[in-house]
Amino acid sequence: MGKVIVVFVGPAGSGKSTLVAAYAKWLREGDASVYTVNLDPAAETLPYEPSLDVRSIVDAREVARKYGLGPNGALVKSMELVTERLEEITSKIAAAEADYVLVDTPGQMEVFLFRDLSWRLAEALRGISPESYAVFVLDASVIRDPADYAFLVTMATAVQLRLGLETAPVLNKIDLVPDVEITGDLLRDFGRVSRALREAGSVYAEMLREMLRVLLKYNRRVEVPRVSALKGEGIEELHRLVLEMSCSCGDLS
Ligand SMILES: Nc1nc2c(ncn2[C@@H]2O[C@H](COP(=O)(O)OP(=O)(O)OP(=O)(O)O)[C@@H](O)[C@H]2O)c(=O)[nH]1
Ligand SMILES: [Mg+2]
Repeated sequence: MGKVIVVFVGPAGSGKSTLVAAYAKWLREGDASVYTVNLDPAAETLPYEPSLDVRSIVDAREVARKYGLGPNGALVKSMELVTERLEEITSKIAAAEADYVLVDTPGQMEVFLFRDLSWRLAEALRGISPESYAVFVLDASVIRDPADYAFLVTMATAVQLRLGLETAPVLNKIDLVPDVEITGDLLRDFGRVSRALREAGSVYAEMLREMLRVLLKYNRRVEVPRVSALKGEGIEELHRLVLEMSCSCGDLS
């Protein structure tokens, strides 16, 4: 088996960095070798010691000073500079001797996804390993009803289309959700989501139901892992998902 590469994408503060730390720890406890990559030039502190840190190449604070930019301008400029140096980064990932490479992306999802860096990185990673995937991390408190489940799956699909990497949604911070009715059972049962959307009877609910039906036709996985990166819970479920993605890659070859 070559290396498995997993890119963590998600809104600011959803827990990408904490999840990279928790997953790396879990994998290492199982005797796997892990190479962690921090791609966030604006990260202040990280909950793990990155094997490769983009801040040694581009540091957003230095960029802000040098070009006289505010935080957002500095981030956008930093993304451009990282893109220029991408080959340096990806050649280190290619040379890394590891079973798993975990890539932590910039806190501001939009400066990553809506710029060239995202698809260029994905393209380079696919060249390094056909087993390159993305995980879309969302804060579990966002999910309150069946329509939100459809939103989550749709967002993950949008990331997948943008990156060209198979992308799975993961709900983080499950420890903060007291009501597990929606984030618990419902997420494991697409039939229930679909019925609830039909019963809602609105045009939007019907639209979401149709969208879900189409999305799931091309994607056999309906279960969304629920994890607490902070408490290190549910990581096994996340790992099972990563293995499932690598199995379907095997099916195609
Ligand atoms: N309760 C709880 N808090 C969490 C969990 N995962 C992360 N956090 C907290 O959420 C905050 C953001 O976590 P990060 O891992 O920095 O999230 P991120 O997506 O990397 O954030 P940025 O890169 O800054 O956008 C931190 O205070 C974490 O401690 C979790 O599972 N449960
Ligand atoms: Mg982060």
